Amino acid sequence: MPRPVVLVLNGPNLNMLGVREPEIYGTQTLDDVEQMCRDAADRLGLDVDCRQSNHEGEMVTWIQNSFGRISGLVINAGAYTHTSIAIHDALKLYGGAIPIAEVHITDPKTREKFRHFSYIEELAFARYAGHGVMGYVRALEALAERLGKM
Ligand code: DHK
Repeated sequence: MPRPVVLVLNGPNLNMLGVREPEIYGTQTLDDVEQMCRDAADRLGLDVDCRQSNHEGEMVTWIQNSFGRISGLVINAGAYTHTSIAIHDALKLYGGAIPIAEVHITDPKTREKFRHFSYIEELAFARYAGHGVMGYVRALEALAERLGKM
């Protein structure tokens, strides 16, 4: 039986993990994070499609093209979390039909004020922030449970 596909979507600057402000974001790279996601997905009976983009429109297109193809979404939209109505609107395409988990490595709500608001939060059934890169694994576990795979 085919396994449910979960899109793991990372936004701008997350390709610089490991190099970018390691005292804040840690030393693991995006490759490490994506491997962790693949390992977790294997354990949980899911398939993951891991993508990263620095471009808002590309993220919107990927979200649109995933419609009808994925069973769940893990998203760390980086700074677009706090600015992008376009990503918010694209996520609304799913109309609550698939579960969305919002992830942040840090906890933006304890950082600068401009990071406190999220355009994704109200559309997500779960939010993991401040758990470092383990937040991605927690999000996949929550999705698997939600999809009845645990
Ligand atoms: C990542 C970013 O790139 C920031 O713009 C967000 C988020 C926080 C994170 O913690 O993963 O404000």
